Amino acid sequence: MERTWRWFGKKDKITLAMLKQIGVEGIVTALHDVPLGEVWTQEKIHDLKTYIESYGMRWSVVESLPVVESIKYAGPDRDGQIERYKVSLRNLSAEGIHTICYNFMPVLDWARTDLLHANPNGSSNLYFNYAEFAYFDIYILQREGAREEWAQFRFPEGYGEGRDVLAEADAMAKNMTPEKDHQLVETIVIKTQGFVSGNFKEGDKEPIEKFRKFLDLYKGIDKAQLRANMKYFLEAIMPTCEECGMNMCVHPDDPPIEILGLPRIVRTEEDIQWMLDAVPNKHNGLTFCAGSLSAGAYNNVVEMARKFAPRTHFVHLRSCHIFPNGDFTEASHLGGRADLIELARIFEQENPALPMRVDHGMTMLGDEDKGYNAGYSFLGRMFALGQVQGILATVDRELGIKYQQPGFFD
Ligand code: DNO
Repeated sequence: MERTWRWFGKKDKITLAMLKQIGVEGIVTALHDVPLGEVWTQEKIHDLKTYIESYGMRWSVVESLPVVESIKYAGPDRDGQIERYKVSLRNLSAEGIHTICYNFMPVLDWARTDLLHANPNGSSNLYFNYAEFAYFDIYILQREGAREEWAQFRFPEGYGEGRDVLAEADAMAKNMTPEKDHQLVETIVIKTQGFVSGNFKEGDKEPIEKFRKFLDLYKGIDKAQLRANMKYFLEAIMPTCEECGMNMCVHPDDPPIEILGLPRIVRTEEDIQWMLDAVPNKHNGLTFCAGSLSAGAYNNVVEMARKFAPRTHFVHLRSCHIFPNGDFTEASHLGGRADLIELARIFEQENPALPMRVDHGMTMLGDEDKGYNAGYSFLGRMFALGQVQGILATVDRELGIKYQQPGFFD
């Protein structure tokens, strides 16, 4: 697979020169300065592309060309927004970029409750604690119906036996302070969302008020309706994708659970099969994010990779560990539930040219002081990339695939 790296543009503290030294071939990025819902002009795309190429790499994948909420909940300006999306697709294609990662998660892109959870080795990783998330939902967001929903909440079989998430959230409420509440809001709403071109930004004055307004937009939208809206969007853009050879690849919901009373429709094997069948066109494909999928105990990630490899246009290699109590953390790229070694075999066999990026990584050895985006450290991700490069070199030898590591004499 093509070794790519998610880079956040010229403001990223990690430079392209650094990436060149560690074997990165392709860049995954977006026009982060273009406001949501505005067209990406060919000129801006061209500028960034040329900049990337001046470092001897290429712009391999767009992550993300954001799908605005009004397309997701079918607001009155949905058709206008879809038209703009198509213009951006055409402009990207005119610059030779043909792979688009996007998501169809309402309101929140991805979610974690702790961005620096200590690992036994002294580094840290991203972590999701159900009780903290329930506390946020019930006590901070004060979402109508949240308490009743958490009272009904059940972990998948084999996990969280005897655990009462609602009781834990209530117990937490007794010890929380305004500072701790603020920290949780920063984690769930700002730090994880601010840099992914989502709905929330660093410096948002009243993020919770804003959050509630977004939630209101989804009143009455259930799973079937969200599916219908996704199908509508995909059917509308497919002729453009065919015309300009654009591969759309939806990112699975992260984590793959229903949260905040919102429907989530890219969580399981059945969901993915549904969305591929709903619009049976090769250009309607998947970002195989092994990390997101492996956070769902019901997902057999290797089986899913075998099944969906032919419709996968982009791969995220990462792996999660689910604790017996049901919470999850991001594991080593050589451990966890995702089995990245087997996934590398499957995807190398399917298509050795598939763009792949190492997703997230430990925060380690001073990464924490550098102000990197949550999950997107330098040393931790570089360590993971080294591990994945080793996996790929081994798998390639097994499969007889010849690969020349760029930047070396041999
Ligand atoms: C988080 C990322 C997501 C992803 C988007 C794709 O680390 O995996 O923000 O980029 O959901 O649209």
